[in-house]
Amino acid sequence: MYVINMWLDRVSDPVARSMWMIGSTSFAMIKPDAVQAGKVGAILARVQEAGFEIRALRMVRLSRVEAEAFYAVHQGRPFYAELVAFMCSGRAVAMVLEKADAVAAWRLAIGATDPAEAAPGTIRKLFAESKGRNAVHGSDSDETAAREVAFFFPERELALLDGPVAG
Ligand code: IDP
Ligand code: MG
Repeated sequence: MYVINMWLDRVSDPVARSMWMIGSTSFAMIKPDAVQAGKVGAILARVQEAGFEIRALRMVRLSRVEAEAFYAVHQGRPFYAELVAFMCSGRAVAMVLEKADAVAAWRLAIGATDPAEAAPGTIRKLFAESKGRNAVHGSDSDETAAREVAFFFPERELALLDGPVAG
């Protein structure tokens, strides 16, 4: 019992938990095109079939300012305005996924940015409409994953999801 309590304390401690997640965590999003097309269930089924554990999940509607901040790294690129408009055009599903080597594994599962270049069987090949409206997002590094998880999920909420039952 003492050991179990120590473990629960550890995973519900925000700092310990965020360190514990590095390397095995990716942020993922089902983008507005796929939500609008009614593909949330089919995409979540593939997430789980591919062996990812869904640690956290939330339906979100990004404001323009949030979409600009989330994709700030692409500011100045020719597709930035279109990307921001698209990402706040409707609801999206934000997720924290867990698996060994999660960032690489999730990018493998979603396929190339442009569905025309995505490998057969990948989520973008199956569900994306175009390079811009490409169904899903995936983090590109462990550092980005940590930033993107924090953008959508407060540490306290992540801890509560896995911690002991609240009184
Ligand atoms: P990624 O999502 O595969 O990591 P990034 O290059 O990081 O691709 O681009 C972020 C998002 O911006 C893409 O998923 C896509 O929605 C959009 N995007 C990227 N390149 C283009 C483009 O050439 N035209 C339109 N949209 C684009
Ligand atoms: Mg990217």
